[in-house]
Amino acid sequence: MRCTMSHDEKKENPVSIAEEKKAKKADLREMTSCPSTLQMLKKLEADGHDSVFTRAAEMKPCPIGAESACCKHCFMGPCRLNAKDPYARTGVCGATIDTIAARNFARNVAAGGAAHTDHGMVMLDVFRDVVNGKVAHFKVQDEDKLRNVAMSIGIPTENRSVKDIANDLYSELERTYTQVEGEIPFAKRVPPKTLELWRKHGIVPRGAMREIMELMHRTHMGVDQDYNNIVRQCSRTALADGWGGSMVATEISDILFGTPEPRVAGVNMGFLREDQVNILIHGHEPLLFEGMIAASNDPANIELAKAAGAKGINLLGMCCSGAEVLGRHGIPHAGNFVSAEPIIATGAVDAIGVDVQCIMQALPKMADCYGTKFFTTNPRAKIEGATHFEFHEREPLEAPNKIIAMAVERFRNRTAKIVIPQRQDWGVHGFSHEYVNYMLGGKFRGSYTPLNDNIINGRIRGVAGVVGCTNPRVKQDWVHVELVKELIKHNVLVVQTGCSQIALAKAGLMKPDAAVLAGEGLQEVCETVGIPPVLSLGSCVDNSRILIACAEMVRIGGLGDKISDLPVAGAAPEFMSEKAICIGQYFVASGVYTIFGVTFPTVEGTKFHELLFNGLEEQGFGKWGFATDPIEMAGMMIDHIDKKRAALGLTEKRERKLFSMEDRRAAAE
Ligand code: NFS
Ligand code: SF4
Repeated sequence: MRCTMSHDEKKENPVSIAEEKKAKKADLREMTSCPSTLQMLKKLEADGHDSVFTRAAEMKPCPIGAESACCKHCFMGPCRLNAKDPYARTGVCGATIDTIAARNFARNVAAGGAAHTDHGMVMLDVFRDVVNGKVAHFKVQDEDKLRNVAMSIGIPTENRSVKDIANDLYSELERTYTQVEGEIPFAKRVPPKTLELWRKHGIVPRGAMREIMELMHRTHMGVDQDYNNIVRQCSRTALADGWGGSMVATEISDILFGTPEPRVAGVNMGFLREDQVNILIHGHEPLLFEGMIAASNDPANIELAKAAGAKGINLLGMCCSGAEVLGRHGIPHAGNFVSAEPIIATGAVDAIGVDVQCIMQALPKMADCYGTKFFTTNPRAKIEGATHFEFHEREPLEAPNKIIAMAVERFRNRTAKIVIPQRQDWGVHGFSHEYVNYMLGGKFRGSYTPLNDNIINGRIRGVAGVVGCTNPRVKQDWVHVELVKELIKHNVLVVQTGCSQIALAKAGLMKPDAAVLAGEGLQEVCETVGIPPVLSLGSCVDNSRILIACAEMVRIGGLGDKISDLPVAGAAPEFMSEKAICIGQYFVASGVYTIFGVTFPTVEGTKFHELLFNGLEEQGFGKWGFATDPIEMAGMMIDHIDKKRAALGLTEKRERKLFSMEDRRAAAE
């Protein structure tokens, strides 16, 4: 298309291609604090390939878009406002900066929530088919969890068969998506006072389909033009994710594939094996990975690999697919989101299978450069140029068998030079909220009482959830690691999910001996219980485990009667996805102070920004925060935790006997 921009507009336009091309290439060492990724970035550079890092350095983000001061919701526009003087003009239709930014934010929430809830719904579909005997390969593996989840939403379990309970659970949980009125089933797990606040504001979710549809409707041109009202529906939709779709995804995955328990598992590229057929699974839903695990244990496939001269088949995870099986099965994890291209650059990956979400379109091309076979498997996510082997849960070995055959073929004909960074980082992974119960309270009287007690007596100052993506706009892993170190130093117990937990695992903080980096009180607790100061909880949908943990802390008592009373805070310091925005909003709506880094899609000083960063807290919810510096971010979280402690009257360190091993054993008897 011909450029019709005036000279003045060109000057004003921040993303002129000429300017981009002139953008200085950043130093590779400034792009990542992960040594393996750095080694591979150097290799990529030497091999003449770009990556998400170099593309980010070359393409400056549009500052108007970064502050969400533009709208393309109709074709009278696109309209862009002046972010420096945001009230100076409106869109063609008269939309203000507050309406425009709130609608953009709402669209992020809708897309992010849709991703998680669709994932959850797929898990529920499989659960139904398993219960009805239509999927023979998978079965209910954790009957205790099935009963507990059923009981938590009022389904009778006593003297009932697994099949009957499971059928009732299915019909009940289907409402998480489809019900047109009333409250989603897991609203029953929300602390009563928090639920009361949601009811007062009319934000208890109905089915996710309804909430997402309504949010999309309201953000269409000419519908909801009151940022307060838009944010209310953002909360309702986001809650349908956190306490709905994501929670269903977590609970059903645990029921079908087993609830994670702490186990020693490895993270980093050093788990690629030159002498084995290496297969990387990347994406989100655990189904493909479970199928791959079964197929790679099939003696016929192992034989196939051996016949090609390999010692065996080596499966590795990436991103959240990897996080699902790291704690659940101890499968090694190769790296987080921005490491995908560097991992391919090792030349050691024979095949990559992907399903949905966070799969960069650059990957198949990069795979091609290094002779790696690349396969999409989900009908929702095909990539131009990639081979598609569709995964069907009724025949869950079919696509995995094909992937293995192609991977073996590539192993046999390997031509790429193989360079594997030799780092292997071992740590403890798989802390489900059930296990937190058990580890602190003993098997038969499992409870959060000891955690609450240790918070009350001040040994643990509070709890922080540090979660989310890595983003090439900042130095990979650095903010996550420095933030978490600062938090534990100040006796804040850290729980983690997603790509963030992989950053900390690579930094060695998921080992129990990392407790030496913690403040005295937290160190004492970690040493007594035998846990690291940073707990790895799973994938991004497993942020729902953090919600349940918060609800449990409220239920046990002594820390207020709402989630917003708890001395807790959350952060996604290197976020990049719309899912992260939705997660942030459901934590805020649940009552948690949640800080994001990198950038935040608002113009400071606008009414919409003020509502997210202060107004919501005044209404009794949590609130948003923003910081890019990890120490500043930690300071904001700690100040908030201290504010909550003060409100609970916990200003002084109160002594209370810490549970010793003997006490715990006695409690378990
Ligand atoms: Ni979460 Fe998982 Fe990683 Fe971010 Fe992407 S993999 S759902 S979105 S990048 S943490
Ligand atoms: Fe512009 Fe209004 Fe259309 Fe948005 S909805 S593009 S602000 S005219």
